[in-house]
Amino acid sequence: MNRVLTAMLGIATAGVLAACGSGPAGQSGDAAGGEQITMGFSQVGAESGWRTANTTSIQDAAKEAGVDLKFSDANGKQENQISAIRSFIQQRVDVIAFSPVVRTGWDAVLLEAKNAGIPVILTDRAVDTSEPDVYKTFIGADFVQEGQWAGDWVVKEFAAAPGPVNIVQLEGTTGSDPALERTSGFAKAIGVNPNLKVIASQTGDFTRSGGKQVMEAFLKAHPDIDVVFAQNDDMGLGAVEAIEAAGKKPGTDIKIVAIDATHDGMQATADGKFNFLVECNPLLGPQLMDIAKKVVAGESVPNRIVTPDQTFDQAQAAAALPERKY
Ligand code: GZL
Repeated sequence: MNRVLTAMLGIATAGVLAACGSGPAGQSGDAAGGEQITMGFSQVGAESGWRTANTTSIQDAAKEAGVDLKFSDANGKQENQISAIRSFIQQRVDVIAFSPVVRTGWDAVLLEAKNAGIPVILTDRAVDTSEPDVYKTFIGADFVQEGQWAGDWVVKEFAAAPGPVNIVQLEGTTGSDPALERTSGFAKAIGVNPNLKVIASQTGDFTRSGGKQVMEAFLKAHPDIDVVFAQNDDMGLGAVEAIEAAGKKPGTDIKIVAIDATHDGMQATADGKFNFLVECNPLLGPQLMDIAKKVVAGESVPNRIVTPDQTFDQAQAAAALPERKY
């Protein structure tokens, strides 16, 4: 609670200072010089409930902060993100922010932004780059921790199981930061018990249809599945459809642990179809706008900002549902 409170107080203070800044009254989107800042934002796509909530948070926060937002949806394709970033450079925006669909392949375009003198902020997902100082900060969750929390629940839930516990894993987008890190965090956690075995793992690309298709194939190939680890709610909800179509009870015959904690995932958990849910907060907009104004004003910012998460069992999900914002 303290961490969340401090963050909120920090943002509130920054907001008040900006409003009283040297710029014309009411132009709260101003940098040090008082003019409104322009942000180019490249979004992954619209693949999941999490992504929709994240986009809404960014667009609403830009309006609230008086930031001129140029928003581009890449439809899940890296080449679209790269061309959007190039277009933002051409337009001489004040700052570029993006959620990289995959971890690699960004060196050239990040260097182009750096050489054009335009600061870059990573939100939601990280990149692998050998180029120094090509982005100012990365604001996002700790995906390894999320995978570990999911794995810890499986360890606890099956501590007394006498024999092998068969786990199938629905991976996120291949090569994406959350897929890579949730996979490693989960594997690390379940490694404490040799009975816990991932018997099949495949990407469902963070979509409901992808999760359903992959789960249908898993059910055909493996009649004795005990647990599904879905790396996001949407794939978990697709798995629920496949499990029910196969005449089994999700949450009872086959347990499901997922990550995101969007409304539909929380509802499935409260309804007993998911057994455990790890949150990955998509509401990054206000923090992004606050950091962007600091970066454009030339202030130094931490190079990594970890957004806090939490977990829900079925009773906690039912209790929290009415208060949830997404
Ligand atoms: C996580 C985010 C992931 C979500 C998915 O921060 O990148 O992408 O877990 C979304 O729902 O598609």
